[in-house]
Amino acid sequence: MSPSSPLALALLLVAGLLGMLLPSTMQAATPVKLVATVGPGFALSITRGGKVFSRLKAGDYVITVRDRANNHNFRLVGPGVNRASGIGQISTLTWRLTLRPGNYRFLCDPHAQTMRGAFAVVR
Ligand SMILES: [Cu+2]
Repeated sequence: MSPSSPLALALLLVAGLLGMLLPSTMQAATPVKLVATVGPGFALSITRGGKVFSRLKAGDYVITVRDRANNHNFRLVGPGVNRASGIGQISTLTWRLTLRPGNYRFLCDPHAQTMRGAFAVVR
């Protein structure tokens, strides 16, 4: 089969179309941004677009953790996730996480009885 045969040209065309289509279908969705804040004082929150939430869709997230108090930290616990900022330091961290369906809770470790919250991740 020479490269100029109709079948070869058709195969080249199909290969070219697949090459154009595959990268777009394999691209991951852009991660959703969340902001977690602890301090000053006893404030503890996690927000999306500046608003608190009780439910999120499963997927990839980028969480900016703003730890604004050296007597608190921010911990997130849920399916496949258990991460925390440091106690005794003020810091801004970036966590890239995949949140799976289930219940997540966030808290400050030294004050877990009062500084805590929760949200659900759904499909
Ligand atoms: Cu605390």
